[in-house]
Amino acid sequence: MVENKSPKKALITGITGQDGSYLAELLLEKGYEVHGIIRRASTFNTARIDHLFSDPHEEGTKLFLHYGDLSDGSRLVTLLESIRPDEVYNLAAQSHVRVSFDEPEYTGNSTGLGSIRLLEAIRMVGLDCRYYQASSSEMFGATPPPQNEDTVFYPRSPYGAAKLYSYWVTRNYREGYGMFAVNGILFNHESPRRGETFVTRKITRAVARIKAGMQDELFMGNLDAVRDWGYAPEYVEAMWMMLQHDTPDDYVVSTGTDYTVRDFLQLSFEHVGLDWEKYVKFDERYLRPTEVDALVGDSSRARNALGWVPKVLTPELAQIMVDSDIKALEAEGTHYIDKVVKK
Ligand code: NAP
Ligand code: G4F
Repeated sequence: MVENKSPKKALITGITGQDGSYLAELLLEKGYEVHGIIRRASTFNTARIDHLFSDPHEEGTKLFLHYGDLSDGSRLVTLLESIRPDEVYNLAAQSHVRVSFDEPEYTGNSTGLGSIRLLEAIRMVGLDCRYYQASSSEMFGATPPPQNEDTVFYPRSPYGAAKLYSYWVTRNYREGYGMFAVNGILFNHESPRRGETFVTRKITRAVARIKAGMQDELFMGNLDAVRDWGYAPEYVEAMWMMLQHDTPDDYVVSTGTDYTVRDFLQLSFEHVGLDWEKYVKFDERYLRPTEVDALVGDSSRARNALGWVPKVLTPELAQIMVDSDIKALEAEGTHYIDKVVKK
């Protein structure tokens, strides 16, 4: 007899973000029914997932979006009750470290308390689901590299402190209530869908614009910071792998390589034959009250237990992002000619 198994259901918070969009793609490819929580905004905020939509009235639709917010606990309860997902990926957060110094209370509310609202909603509904928490290498803060799952945490920003709270409540719900709840401690990961104010994307967008003659200066902060930059589509695969493992655990996900912001500038400008030093200027507004000097991860546990191995490393990543930003500018130009000039 052929077994008629219904597809697994996943709920993603932060589905409109960089990682949420790649994770939704991955899960849809794997046959999941995917539900995403989006925030009501006065402008559309679904650009990263628009290509995944089909008409919601059509049969066979696999992607469903629901209004909600991590600050609204009762809404999380009603959503979980109606969707009853098998897997919950908590990716929503105020995710910008510099901004967390400007909006510390809001960051604590969404990036920290948001997680316990979701965990508590799962517990209240009595759902037997697997839970992924988007933890961050930013929690290691001032502790020098290499950092792994046993490294002492020393957050250096309201964002890092809020993520550390979420990390611990995830472990607490695992140990206290026997939930299958895991922390993915992900190091910086980037892509053409990276938010425009994070350092890599800020650089690659500027390179495309400078090459096109649309910009001639780029203002930056601390160029000495060391980061371990990986490729976002590979990192969301690690999230999924963590929830398929037999037992719940916490995992560092990183490439183990170290590059400075200055290196990333050089790699990106060189890719289009430009000398970065001619364009980059310093602006103290991009400095942080406390900086995280160096993050370089040791992801041996993820390699050994999950078989996860990073493929795209920083030099290739910079090229992928610059090429994509150049293409996007060219497409914008064509769009402009079509809409305005040819009218
Ligand atoms: P991102 O692009 O900034 O996306 C954040 C997502 O969270 C967006 O969908 C955003 O919605 C949503 N969001 C923000 N506040 C919310 C709230 N109060 N309620 C509901 N949704 C809310 O971040 P990302 O790079 O994809 O990262 C995903 C997660 O991993 C974040 O938690 C981040 O802190 C964490 N993380 C990221 C990295 C990295 O290098 N990318 C590394 C470690 C950990 P809108 O689109 O409406 O703003
Ligand atoms: O790209 P960034 O803003 O990323 P940051 O602070 O490392 O945080 C990212 O990675 C974390 C994982 O460790 C995530 F949890 C977090 O959500 C986020 O995705 O800055 C990287 C470095 C910093 O040292 C910063 O001081 O670049 C330095 N930097 C120098 N000039 C700059 C700039 N950063 C930004 N955003 N803009 C600048 O002009």
